[in-house]
Amino acid sequence: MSHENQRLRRLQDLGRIALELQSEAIADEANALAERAAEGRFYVACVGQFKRGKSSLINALVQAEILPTGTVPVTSVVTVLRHGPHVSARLRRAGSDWEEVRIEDLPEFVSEERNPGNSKGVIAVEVYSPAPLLETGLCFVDTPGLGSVFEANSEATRDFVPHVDAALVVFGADPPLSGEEADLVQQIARHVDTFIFVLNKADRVTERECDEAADFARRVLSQRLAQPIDPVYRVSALERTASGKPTRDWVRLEERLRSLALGSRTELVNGAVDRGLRRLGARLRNIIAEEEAALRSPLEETERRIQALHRASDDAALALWQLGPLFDAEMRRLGSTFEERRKAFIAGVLPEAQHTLSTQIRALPGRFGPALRAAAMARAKEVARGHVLPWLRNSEAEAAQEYRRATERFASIVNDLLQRLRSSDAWSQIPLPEEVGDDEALRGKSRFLFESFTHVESPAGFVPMVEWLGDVLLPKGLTLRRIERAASAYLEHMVVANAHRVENSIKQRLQDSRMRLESQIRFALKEVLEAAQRGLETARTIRGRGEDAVRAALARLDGLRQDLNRIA
Ligand SMILES: Nc1nc2c(ncn2[C@@H]2O[C@H](COP(=O)(O)OP(=O)(O)O)[C@@H](O)[C@H]2O)c(=O)[nH]1
Ligand SMILES: [Mg+2]
Repeated sequence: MSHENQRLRRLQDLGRIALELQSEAIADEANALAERAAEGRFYVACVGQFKRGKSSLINALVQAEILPTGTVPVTSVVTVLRHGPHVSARLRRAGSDWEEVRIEDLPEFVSEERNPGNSKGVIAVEVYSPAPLLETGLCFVDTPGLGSVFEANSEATRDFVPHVDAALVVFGADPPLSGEEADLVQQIARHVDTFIFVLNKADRVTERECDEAADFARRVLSQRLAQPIDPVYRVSALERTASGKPTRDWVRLEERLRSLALGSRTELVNGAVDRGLRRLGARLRNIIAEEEAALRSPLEETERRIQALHRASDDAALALWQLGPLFDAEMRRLGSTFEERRKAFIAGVLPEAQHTLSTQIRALPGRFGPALRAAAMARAKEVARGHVLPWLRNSEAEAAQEYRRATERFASIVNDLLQRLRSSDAWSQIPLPEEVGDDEALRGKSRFLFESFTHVESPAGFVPMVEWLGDVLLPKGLTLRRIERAASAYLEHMVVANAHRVENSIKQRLQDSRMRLESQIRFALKEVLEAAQRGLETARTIRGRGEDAVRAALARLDGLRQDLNRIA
């Protein structure tokens, strides 16, 4: 029997054991995995910050406008794009079966505007397309935003993580790769070995800026992953769709994806099956252990243990809830620290920057009307960049320090909680995180990277008709003043927007750490309680049938464990 067939057999056996243990959820997972392995499907998750063009890129790769773009996505819904005879879509809501939906109606379910806070309870969306690229077994996973899958707090998204086989990381040139994006890649590397890096929206910058951004990303990423990384593919999803022709690195990107399908498909699928066998096997072992314990020890003891578990669980829920206000206070404190810094920076730098800009605009040689306006706006951007970048770079160390301070306080509260939980008997066997703080992000080890300057859409690109007419028709002195005012406002806008970034990045990162931590604890809790409860119920029934029944049940459980040890 080939290795692949052996794997499939193991999955089927595992599914059978799960059914014998009355765990239909695990059996379903094993079957789904077996089906995927038999069809040779593998999942490439498209990850990156919002608005980097992830959905547009996937659409361009399958040459159809299938996935909604340009909307704020619902952060808890991932969309899988897989091969099918024709374009269609289906979705599943919590507690119900798959239902067909029209492609046009997808935004109703996956965009935050139309489905705020996922009030429609969507847990999975699948879209089918006949695109040749997908015939290879490749499936795309369109994720909503930065780390939404890998740091997700919603169970449905979290459950998806073990299924991901490779990551297509999408970032941009303006701004270039950020510290948060580098963190995300580092985080994903715990689950995934295969990365493809794409710099999208290459059309928005000059070739030189694009190369610089790609080199910079490679440097940062290879440092973070502690290994050399593949080339970065510089593409434009927009160009690909608009022109109908591949431009820049597009052909190479497609080749890479195809070679992934040809060269690594088996390996990726096998890896997914092995991960699944380990993961599901461990869960089944827990169930067996709980059932055995419930059969061996007096029922009252098990009941007491479950009560203690419930108390511990309430305790944990309460403690997590109490973390809320502490956390909010921390956020407020951070907010005011950085607000002061920001105000001081703006007050210090803006008058000087505006003066520099005025001087430069007045010195612009021989330009008039709209050309002058465009040149003035370009200068405003340069002046803002020149003043903001050094400040942003200085902010990196400070941001890291503030973040570390906040997370240390936060971690010490959580560690107290963990210690308290572990000291209660009920929790002694629960796989709680050892101690928070060994987490890269929480330890504050991860760096902030503000090397880039956030570009704010320049009003020079699109000048309202009246303004344009004014620039053309008004006397030169008047035009100059109007243009100076506009350029100065633009400069201020960029300085302020960039100054806000520091504070927002830190807050965002704290929020992520908190959610990750909470979901870890909640997940551990839920699994253990469920297994204990089920063990107790089974034990009750079997004990009612007498000693012999108990002995037979123990022997059966032992047999199942041995079967399990053979396959997973
Ligand atoms: N100029 C340019 N715009 C793009 C490109 N790709 C996507 N966009 C635009 O960027 C916005 C966000 O794209 P979307 O695919 O929704 O980003 P996502 O949030 O990462 O999935 C949309 O308005 C797209 O039209 C590109 O290559 N060039
Ligand atoms: Mg999207």
